[in-house]
Amino acid sequence: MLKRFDKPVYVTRPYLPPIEEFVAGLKEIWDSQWLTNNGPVLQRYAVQLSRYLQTNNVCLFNNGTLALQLGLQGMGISGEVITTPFTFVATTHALFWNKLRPVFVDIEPDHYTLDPEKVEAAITPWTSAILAVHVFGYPCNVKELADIARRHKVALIYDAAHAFGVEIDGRSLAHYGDMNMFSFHATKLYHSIEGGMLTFRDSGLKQVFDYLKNFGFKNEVEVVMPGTNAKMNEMQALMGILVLKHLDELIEKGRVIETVYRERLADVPGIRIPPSLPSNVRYNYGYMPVEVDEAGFGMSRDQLYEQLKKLNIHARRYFYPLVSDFACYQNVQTRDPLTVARGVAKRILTLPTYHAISEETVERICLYISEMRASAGSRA
Ligand code: T4K
Repeated sequence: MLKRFDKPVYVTRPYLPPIEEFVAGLKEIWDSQWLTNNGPVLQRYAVQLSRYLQTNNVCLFNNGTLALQLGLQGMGISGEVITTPFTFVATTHALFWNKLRPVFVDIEPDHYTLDPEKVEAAITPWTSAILAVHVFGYPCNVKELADIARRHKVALIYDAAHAFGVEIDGRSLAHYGDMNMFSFHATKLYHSIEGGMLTFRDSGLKQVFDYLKNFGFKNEVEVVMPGTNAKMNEMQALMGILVLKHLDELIEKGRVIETVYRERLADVPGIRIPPSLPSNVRYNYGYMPVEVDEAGFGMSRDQLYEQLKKLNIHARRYFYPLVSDFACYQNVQTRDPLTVARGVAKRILTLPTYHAISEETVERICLYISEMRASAGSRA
């Protein structure tokens, strides 16, 4: 009989800085009586992010969804956009709100990012952009996608919601593509409670994004475009500043946890862990996806998910169902059968990983998974 965890073990938990640091920051906000609308803390935060990422082309938003939606609008993307069905639904919603047609193409089996060959095959005269996702923070094939985008003269946009802190050859993913969106939602390794950020190649876009997130106001009496309200407030910016100081520790902790999962699950039949990333990639360890192969494991992914839940372990099926299978996108025509994505969505399970999870807890989760495999196998 496997012993249920006394307290729920969630797929993630936000890192919270020492409360005294947040209170000290709040005092400053109280004194200034400035709560939002490009306040002093937000401005300081933007400077820190620019320094950290080594680019001035940074714009902050109240969440990642609106950042992406307004980013696409500001770039003037039109017509068809090639994208992945294996993502959080907000990626596709951002297209929908811009009246763009998503063209779903398949992903690669190792790290679940868009398959460049499929992307190129899907380009038509109506294609204006590729919207790729560094899903789970695993970098897309940035080289091949850049090459395709350049040859076909289409924009290359990354939903980097999961990828803050990820680098290739020592360079943040903020520098790839024409535009990148990062989410700073509480469930992300790095967060500002809620929040989003765009980084972009063309410095001229900064002004456009600033207008779009603030109703289109140029000054008190001029509105130059129909913008909306997508501003980050001072409390969010404060949290972002405080968590940024701890980013390296969070990444290191994630690395240790991933090592335990890799070692303990390596020999469990029917569990597949994505291969380690090449040595020139610095990963952020924000997610711990595995695939459950029903034939090899002796029970389906959904059965394992339910069994874990009974033990108070709240793994998640990110990203199932595929976005293209949700009722609101089911009628989007796609020529690609999405074979790989369909298989992965059926098998994927993201296991708990976060700064405060203990190695003992992770070892116990792995032990439970191996024991379930052993008893499922012996029943088979
Ligand atoms: N593009 C991609 C690829 C994305 O993944 C996302 C968001 C976006 C775009 C849009 O970015 P944002 O607009 O969100 O900035 C979560 C998040 O809400 C969402 O941000 C995230 N992706 C998505 C993958 O996951 P849920 O519905 O799974 O979250 P929820 O509330 O079930 O939380 C998961 C677990 O986290 C809970 O079981 C416990 C823990 N938790 C959560 C919160 C909110 C805490 O311990 N404390 C908390 O405050 O969507």
